[in-house]
Amino acid sequence: MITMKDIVREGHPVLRQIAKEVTLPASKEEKKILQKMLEFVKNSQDPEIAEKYDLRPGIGLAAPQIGVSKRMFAVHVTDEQDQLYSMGLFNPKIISHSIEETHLDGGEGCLSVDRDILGDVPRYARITVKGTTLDDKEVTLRLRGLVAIVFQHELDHLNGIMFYDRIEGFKDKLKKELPN
Ligand code: UDB
Ligand code: ZN
Repeated sequence: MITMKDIVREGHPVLRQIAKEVTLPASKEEKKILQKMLEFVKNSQDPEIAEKYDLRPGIGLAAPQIGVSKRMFAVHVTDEQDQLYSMGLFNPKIISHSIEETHLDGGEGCLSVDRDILGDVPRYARITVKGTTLDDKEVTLRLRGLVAIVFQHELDHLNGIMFYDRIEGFKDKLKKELPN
């Protein structure tokens, strides 16, 4: 099973690479990896398993975070209407988005980041995502709220983007705090 020691942390170059498209249908090996990623996010939300293996309760995980530079991620998250989104996706893509933006109150964190970074992370309020599921089905999802934010955070990982790259003034602030 995947545990925190398998998750690469900021500073690892794989987190800055553009992940490669998965050739469809995905191979057995690719499906096995994505299935294990989905299992990790589920396990990490199970209080007993999380305690036993010291897992941070995650709602999403992208392949680059376990050192695999391929376009796939897993999410296990419940929306504001109590609907569960529990799936692995290959080659996810935003096909349309709102102009309106939103952000998570209290900012974002990341399983690959072991420090608290404050600041609003602007995200599209609504997105339409296309992708292929673990059982080879092409799906189109219309998302909003927390689920839309998780999908955008995981998609960013596939493009080498960290959440703090999107915090306004974050880079300038770093320069001030750490002159030279
Ligand atoms: C997370 N969880 O899993 F708004 F019920 C984060 C961690 C880094 C804090 C574990 C999280 O934000 N949980 C959460 C948020 C809510 C309501 C709620 C639970 N990730 C996944 C990750 O790092 N993927 O790469 C970070 C999140 C930040 C915004 C969405 C994903
Ligand atoms: Zn992350």
